Amino acid sequence: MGILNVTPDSFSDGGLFLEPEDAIARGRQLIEEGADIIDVGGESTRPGSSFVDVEEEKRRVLPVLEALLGQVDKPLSVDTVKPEVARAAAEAGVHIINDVSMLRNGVELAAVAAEFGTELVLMHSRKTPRDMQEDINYADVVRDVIDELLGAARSAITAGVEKERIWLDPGIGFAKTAEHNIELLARLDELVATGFPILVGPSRKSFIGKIGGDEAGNRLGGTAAALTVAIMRGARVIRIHDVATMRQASRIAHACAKMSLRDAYAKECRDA
Ligand code: HH2
Repeated sequence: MGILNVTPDSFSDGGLFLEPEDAIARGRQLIEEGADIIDVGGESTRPGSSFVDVEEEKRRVLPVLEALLGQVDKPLSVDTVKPEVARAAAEAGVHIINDVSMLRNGVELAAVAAEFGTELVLMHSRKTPRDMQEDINYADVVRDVIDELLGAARSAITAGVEKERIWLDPGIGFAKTAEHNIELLARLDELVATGFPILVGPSRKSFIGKIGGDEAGNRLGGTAAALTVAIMRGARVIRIHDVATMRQASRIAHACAKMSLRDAYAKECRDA
C-alpha cells in the first residue's frame, strides 16, 4: 500500500503533494513503482498536527481520488476518521476506508463502509493524535491491542460491515512506546491468529530512529527490517512511502515466508 499524503504537515512527506497535479502524478508513480493499493490521506496524524475540517479534507482528497480512480487500475483507499469524508470518497468509488481512530467517534464510518460495500481498515490507537502518547499503559501490549481491535471489529459488524471486509492494524507509533512497536512486530503472528487480514504501517516511523540510533535521518533500512519481520509473521499488507525499495524487500520476505511454510508443511507430512 503506497502512501499519498495530501497534507501540508505529514511527518515525512508533508507539503510535497498538496497541489492536486503533484498528488496525482505521485499516485501514478507509486503504481509504476509497484504499489498494489494507494492510500490517500488529507489529515496528518502525527503528534501535534493541526485539525482539518470536513470541507478542507474533502477539498484535498476528492480531486486526487477522482482523478486516480479514472487513471489507475488498482484499489484506492481513503485515510480518514470522518464519516462525511469517507462517504464522499465512497460515492466517488473508493474501495477501502482506512480508519486510524478505530471507530472511536462512533460507528457512522462503519455504516458508510457497510452501505457502499468497501473494505474497512481498523487501526489500533487511543485518544487523538494530539494526546495519544498520554495513554500508553498496557498490561500486555499485544493482548490489549488485540482485545481493543476485536471490540472495534464487533462494532463494525453490528453496524453492518461484512466480517470478510474488515482488516486489522496494530497502529505502529499510535499510543505506543518504541518497545511496544517492536513487541507488536515480533508477536504479529498473534494478531494474524485472529483470522482478520493484518495491515502494518512501520514506514519511516520514529521508533526506527529511536532503536536504530538515527533519530532524524534515513529510516529506509529500519523500515525494510520491520517490513520483513511483519511479512514473515503473516502480515497481508504493508503501508509504505518508498514503494520501489520496499517492493524489493517484500518480494524477498514473501519468498522466505513461503519457503518456511513449505518446509513446515513437509515436516508435518514427514511426522504424520
Ligand atoms: N500510519 C499513519 C497514517 N495512517 N493508517 C494505517 N492503517 N496504519 C498506519 O500505521 C498509519 C495509517 C501515519 O503515517 P503517515 O501517513 O506517513 O503520516 P501522517 O499521519 O503525518 O500523514
